Amino acid sequence: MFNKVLIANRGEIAVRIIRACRELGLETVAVFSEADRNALHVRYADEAYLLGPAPSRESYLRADKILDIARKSGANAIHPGYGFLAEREDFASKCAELGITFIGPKPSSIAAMGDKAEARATVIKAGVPVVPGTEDVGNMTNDDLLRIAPSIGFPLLIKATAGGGGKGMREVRSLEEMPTLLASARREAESAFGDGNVYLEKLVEGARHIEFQIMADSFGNVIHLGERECSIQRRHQKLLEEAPSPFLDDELRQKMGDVAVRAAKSVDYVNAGTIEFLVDKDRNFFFLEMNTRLQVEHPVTEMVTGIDIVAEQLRVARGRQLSYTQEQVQFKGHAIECRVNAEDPFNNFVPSTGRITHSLIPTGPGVRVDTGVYPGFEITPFYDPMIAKLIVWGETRAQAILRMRRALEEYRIVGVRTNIPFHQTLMDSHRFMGGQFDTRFVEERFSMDDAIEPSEANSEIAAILATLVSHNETERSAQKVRRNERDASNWKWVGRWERMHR
Ligand code: MV4
Repeated sequence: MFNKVLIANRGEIAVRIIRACRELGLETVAVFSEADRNALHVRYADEAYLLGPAPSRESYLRADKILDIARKSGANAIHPGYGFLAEREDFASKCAELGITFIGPKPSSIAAMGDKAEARATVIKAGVPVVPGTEDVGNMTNDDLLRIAPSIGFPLLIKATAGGGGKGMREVRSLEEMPTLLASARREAESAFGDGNVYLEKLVEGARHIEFQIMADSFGNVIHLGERECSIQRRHQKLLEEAPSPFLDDELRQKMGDVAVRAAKSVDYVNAGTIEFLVDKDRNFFFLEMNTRLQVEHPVTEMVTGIDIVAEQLRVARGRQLSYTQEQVQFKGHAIECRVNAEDPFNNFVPSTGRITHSLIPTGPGVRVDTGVYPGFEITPFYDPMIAKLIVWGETRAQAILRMRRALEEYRIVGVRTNIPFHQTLMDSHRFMGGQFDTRFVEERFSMDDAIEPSEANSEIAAILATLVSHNETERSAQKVRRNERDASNWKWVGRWERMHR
């Protein structure tokens, strides 16, 4: 059984994992790139080792170096976090060969779910509903696909079997345009994944993206921890997640949860994973794919279940049984997570880099912030722009929204632009409040035009303010930050909304 965990990741998730290890009395080993010498995960770990230059392929993707550091440091387990090496079957196998516990599923489960066409075929056999589409696995030729397409019907989607993130995905409206789109989808998939294989699915229009958290131990116990609503996204990047989904009732939740467990069991799943579904307007749901890792948005599930998912991952990786049966999982209240990205929502969300000079982190009742950055840390262009996750909990969805507004108002980050104004605008949107949105919402129905862009003068004032507050001088009259316009009517709105949903 392991007692020393190497965290093969960076940023907030590395910090999150170190915290869980600490609480369980496990020793921690951090790895870092040249850009991350002063990162929080390096400071919090018991030991830290340099991987190499900033670019991921020279640092966090260097499986060989990471395994070498594990051996040298005596780490007998590796937690991969998300991204980087988390869903690489070969890495998980290599860990096993070297007698290192990979804190995640078996290599065979990663492989089975990694190929999206194979995943479809596997879950279909287990009686899991999928979107109508191709059911073969392995290489399908354009001739095969053109022949099958009319029986699936248009519009349809070409998807990459190595898939994920919308890369290599094409909407097809007619048979005539299909050859061209097949070629470009294959080209894009080839360059993104080194694999140009594609499959077909009927296009489900106006769907929501709802996913179920799975936890499984090595004794065959598989449970779900409820769902997360993930439809608020832009260009396949999630921006906000919440639990529970405002769209599900108990009956549908139970049905989808049972199906999610069945899908996980079909690949002998162990550890934490996520089953993604599309849910259409008529509440039909379809398996989309399984993510065989811990996810960015796991905290919203932790907030509504009280379960520490990372601690549970460590527990089952040490060969113990799950701490909960399905019946023991209780849901309470509502949680929302806003991903705080270093990007400019007023300028097409372009990444923003630079040193964070000041910051004020929201706290108080029901507020959690998971971050890997702090004042003095430099945001570089080498990694994901997400610098923090702001998570709130409330008794009801309406209270969670009010709490999120309050927390977003408190949040000050100076030195880089962030998407906090986007989240503030979202919290004021009636469609969001009413839970009336699908995956097209941000791109097609949402506008930042009415939001107040922070001016240079304002950010200077904010900088001065941050300094003042950090020196314990609470001169609040100088405050020139944006407040929500609808403050006065918030409570009226909450009352109305909750009466409507009783
Ligand atoms: C779909 C779909 C509609 N119909 N499949 C996008 C990424 C990939 N993981 C699956 N995706 C989709 N698959 C069918 N048959 C719509 C999407 C989709 C989407 C899915 C989840 C979250 C956001 C999305 C945004 C655009 C399209």
